[in-house]
Amino acid sequence: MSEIFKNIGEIKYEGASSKNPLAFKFYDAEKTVLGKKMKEHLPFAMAWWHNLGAAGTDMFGRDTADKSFGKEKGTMEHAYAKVDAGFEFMKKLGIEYFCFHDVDLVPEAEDIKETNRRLDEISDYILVKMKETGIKCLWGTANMFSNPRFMNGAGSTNSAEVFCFAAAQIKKALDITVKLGGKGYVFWGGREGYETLLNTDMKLELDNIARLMKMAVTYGRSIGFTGDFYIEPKPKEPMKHQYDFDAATAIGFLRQYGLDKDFKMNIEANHATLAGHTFRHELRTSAINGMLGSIDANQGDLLLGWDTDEFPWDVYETTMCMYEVIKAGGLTGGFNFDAKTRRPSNTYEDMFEAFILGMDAFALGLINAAKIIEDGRIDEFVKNKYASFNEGIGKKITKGEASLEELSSYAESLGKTEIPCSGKQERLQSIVNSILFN
Ligand code: XUL
Ligand code: CO
Repeated sequence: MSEIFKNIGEIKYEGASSKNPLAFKFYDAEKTVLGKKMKEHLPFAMAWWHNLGAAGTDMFGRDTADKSFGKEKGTMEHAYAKVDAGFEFMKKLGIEYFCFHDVDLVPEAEDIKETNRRLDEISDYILVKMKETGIKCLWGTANMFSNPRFMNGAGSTNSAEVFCFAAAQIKKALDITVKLGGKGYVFWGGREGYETLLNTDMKLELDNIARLMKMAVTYGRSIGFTGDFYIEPKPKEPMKHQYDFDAATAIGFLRQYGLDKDFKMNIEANHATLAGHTFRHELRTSAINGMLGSIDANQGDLLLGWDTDEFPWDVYETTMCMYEVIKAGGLTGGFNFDAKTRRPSNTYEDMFEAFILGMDAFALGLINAAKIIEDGRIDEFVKNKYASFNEGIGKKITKGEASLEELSSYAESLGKTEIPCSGKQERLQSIVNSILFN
């Protein structure tokens, strides 16, 4: 196998003052932050589909980048070349994990049996590369949104036959995930939604999605999958309304159908903002429900109403993300760059520079979050803000020992109350800036 990214060597940490575009400025894998190495805080993953597949085609134009890696696209030779390119790329960047959809790995055949045979073949080769490099699989998933048969959904389809094809794809994707030692298995409900209720039986669709997930859990556990299943919430695109709208909706769904013990959330930054939430809101919602599993690390453009899947750049966002992750005790999964270079960034160098940007942005986020936590003023403020619940009537309320009548008498005995303390938002924002930029 010959080198693919010929003029690009191993990417090294050179520090903030480095002007070398092919070096890390902030990501220093071995550096210790809050008692752990950066690479342990930040298990980064490469998304097979964007990095090795997406070549710039959009609704208005064709590919701008060459991701043939010297082979004809749509062939098994190309699938092998993608494996070679992917492992060389990850090795040079120090990325320790990858994520995949079934059909990212091999060209889909007309007959599912042939697709599955190809998956067996390529996963044998991937295993060899994993052993050679020490690179691991973060999660796998089945693409149940591209094939036209899924136009009305997969678990939510109107066709029992299509439902069986979805089941078949999940079964095989689970087999391959387990074979590659994947830590997680993702459900992103790309077509699990609707355009109009005029043609939709919402109850049946939701029940059926849950049935499919239950079968996946039963099968996964039966073949030795001990990792987490994830739902990756997204409110819209490609469907107008998607059932996994946001973390709260997905968590409610999992609890309703008794799936909450096997599933966690895979939170994507761009999906959060599409749902009208901050990334941080989605992380906190997952964490307080014990369901923060993994992250799809990217960012959107707030001026655009769709999923732009940009590499993370906004350091306020990565800082607040890392604050949430540290407070939650870390992830069971990792940080998957579900991100693509902009269409005109079409060279091999751009692929590397995009990952350097994203990894540096998260390293900065980690460093900043650690500083905010060590400074302590933000945590202290929040603690004090709710201090009235630590004693007297407040303590009774939080212990569940108070009745409505008792609280009513208490309020009457007070006559009138002071308004609560100031929220001090501007002071807190100023504190964050002074910590970040001192
Ligand atoms: C789509 C998306 C997917 C999932 C995996 O918006 O994020 O790539 O991450 O199916
Ligand atoms: Co994603």
